Amino acid sequence: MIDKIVIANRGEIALRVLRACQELGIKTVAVHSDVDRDLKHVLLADETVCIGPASSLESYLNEPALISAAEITDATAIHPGYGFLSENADFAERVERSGFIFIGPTADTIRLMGDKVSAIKAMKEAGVPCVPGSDGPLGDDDATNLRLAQQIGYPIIIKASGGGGGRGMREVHSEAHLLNAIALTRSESKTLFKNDMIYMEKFLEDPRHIEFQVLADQHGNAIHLGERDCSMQRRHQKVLEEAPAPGITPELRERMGKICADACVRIGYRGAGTFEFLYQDGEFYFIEMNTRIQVEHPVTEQITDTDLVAEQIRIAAGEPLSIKQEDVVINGHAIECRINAEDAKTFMPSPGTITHYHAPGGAGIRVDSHIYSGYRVPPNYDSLIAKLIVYGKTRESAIARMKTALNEIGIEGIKTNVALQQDIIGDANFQSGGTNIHYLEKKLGL
Ligand code: MV4
Repeated sequence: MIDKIVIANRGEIALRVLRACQELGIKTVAVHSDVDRDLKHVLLADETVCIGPASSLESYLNEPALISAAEITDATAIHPGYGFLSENADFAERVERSGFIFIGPTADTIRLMGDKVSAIKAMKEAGVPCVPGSDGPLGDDDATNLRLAQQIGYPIIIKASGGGGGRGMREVHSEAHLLNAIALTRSESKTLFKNDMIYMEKFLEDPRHIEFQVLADQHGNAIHLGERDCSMQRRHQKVLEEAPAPGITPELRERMGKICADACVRIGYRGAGTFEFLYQDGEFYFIEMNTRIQVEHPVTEQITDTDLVAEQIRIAAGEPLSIKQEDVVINGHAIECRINAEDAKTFMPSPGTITHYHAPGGAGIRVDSHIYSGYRVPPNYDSLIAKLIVYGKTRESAIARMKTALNEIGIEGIKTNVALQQDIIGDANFQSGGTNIHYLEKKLGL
């Protein structure tokens, strides 16, 4: 039913989507900016369309150019990947109104989840445990807000409803700072998100970031594929992810996974999705839902032996899920290290030409990357150049394989974070498992 897909993205995820299309016998259209003619997926695609200059705003975010590319190639569907327009409800609407299938949830669902106050309300009503908080937007009455914070108990956090991923939040540790923090977060929110809606939650001081992967079709079926631990992060940028999350028992996984899958049915969710939770003292607290395929999806694929991108495409085509919940068996352990073109000390992007590239290999090693010897990393986009994913029967064997793979990978000509990843993999606390969201920044002395 879907015979040609426009891949509205670049880099490793565009290549990942292209591979899924090829395996499904679907024709591919690679759209690319002026500086991306030499991307690996562009060289492999059935058709290519240049959609604009290097600047993302004029290319990968250029909605009319993307729709035109679908029109002139007579494509059926558009896959947005992650980032760029993947969680833009207006774009999803525009795609569908132009007669194409948007590979993702409906525009209404994207809009619901993009607004954190409405997302939390929907999830709470669907039985998902949320952080104790304001249960809706904060009003303008100081006395009411002071009373609310006192009831929740300090420390609390003020968040912008239009925010997410770490933007537009402010911790408040005592009553004296509350009203000022509300005013500042509200005004920031207005500037950043053109939306002054804010809300309040209990601030969790040392949580882990654990997220559940779900798939839901258009026939009322929804399943979960277990969880990922994404706590190893710096400044809201994930550095290393793993699945399953250390210390989560099969019973807790099934209980939380079922809550997520049931919530999908309740809200009429469709496609791949991720429920983000904070996990502290044995309890899960929902914070956000992502309506896209995520960077770290491969660790789930490795331990469940599934193809999440192929499932996204099948769902978009109106087919039922190819897997039932009983068929989802979690086997072994997977770890992903994000390899970035960046300076080791400043973490600033470090674009340039990769003069030599040697990929690691061997049993249980997967490399999702568009790079090759001679490839030039442009300065215009994010600095992720490869995802090194390892699988092992146990967490210990996965760690051992990652050590080998990190030692084996060779990327010359540009700076990378390979040494940082080696430092993390060799870290005694990481090896013990279950480090929280603050661990890496503390280790790095930030
Ligand atoms: C929180 C929190 C503590 N308590 N909410 C940051 C990103 C956004 N998705 C939500 N975030 C947080 N929300 C409450 N009630 C701490 C964070 C947080 C965080 C969460 C996940 C991964 C990394 C993080 C880094 C700093 C803060």
